[in-house]
Amino acid sequence: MTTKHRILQVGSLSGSPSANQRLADGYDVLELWKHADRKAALAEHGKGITAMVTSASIGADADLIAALPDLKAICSWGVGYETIDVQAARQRGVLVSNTPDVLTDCVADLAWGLMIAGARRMSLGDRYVRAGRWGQVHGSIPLGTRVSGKKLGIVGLGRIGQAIARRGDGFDMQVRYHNRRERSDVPYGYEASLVELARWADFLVVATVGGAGTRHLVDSAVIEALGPKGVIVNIARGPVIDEQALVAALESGKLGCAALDVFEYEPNVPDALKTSDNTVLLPHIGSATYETRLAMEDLMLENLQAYFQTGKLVTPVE
Ligand code: 8YV
Repeated sequence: MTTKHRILQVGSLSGSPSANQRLADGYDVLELWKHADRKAALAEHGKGITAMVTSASIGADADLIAALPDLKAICSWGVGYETIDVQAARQRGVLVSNTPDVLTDCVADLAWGLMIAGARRMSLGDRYVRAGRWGQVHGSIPLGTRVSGKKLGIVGLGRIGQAIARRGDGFDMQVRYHNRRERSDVPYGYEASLVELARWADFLVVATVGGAGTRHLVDSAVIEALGPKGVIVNIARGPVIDEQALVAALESGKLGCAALDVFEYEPNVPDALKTSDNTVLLPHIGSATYETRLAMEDLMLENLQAYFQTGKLVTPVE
């Protein structure tokens, strides 16, 4: 009989089809979220644990990394890793992996769903029909905005940003982007100033990484430059947009519409966004399809297995 490798699982991966079960089947798992006193559990059982499983939303801070003296690898379920203290890990020589590529298409699809839902007032129309208001002699929902042929501005042209841009071809859209640096491998125009990109665009889609470096990158100046007819979409991270400024701009009519999958203080969503007719609100479901969540789970488990077999990870973060 072979003994199972011991690992730490920080939180339940309940949004994944079978990750919890596969981890429990393949490993000797310290399920940290089941312990009321995390510190005591780590002090008692942490020694000898060399690999940790976490996710983009659960994270791994410097204290947690420090509480595991033998830690060598952190395998995360999700592409974003701003909640993992990669610097603290690096200082200790701890490797970190995420799950890039496998969720790109689903997140890009959802960005387009939000763009169209926002511009064409699909949520409002849905509520209108459900409320039994359709069929009254006068009135309908207000007219929406055309999507095809318009100008699409993308904030952050990484894997997901590029997948969103490619889909723009099918809608005959002009695409420009803002990025930390201009890319030499894409056919889209670069805009060094985010305010200028917003001024040019009809649709501004946020697809950049999260973390301190991009917090409130989209501020009131950017939002107001997009303007009263503009639609902003966020499938990245909530804090990239100054949410208070967004609410103010929607309330004053300085912004046309916000279609959002992510929020600054998830799962809390400001009432002003909930009551507005000019918003579409989703509960962070960019990667939430059966196929993609399973592929994320597979890749996370591949990384974990690779670490135990070779000491290396398949998709380490840069
Ligand atoms: C998931 C995400 O919802 O991959 C990411 O960075 O935000 C999403 O795919 C997340 O991993 C759940 O924690």
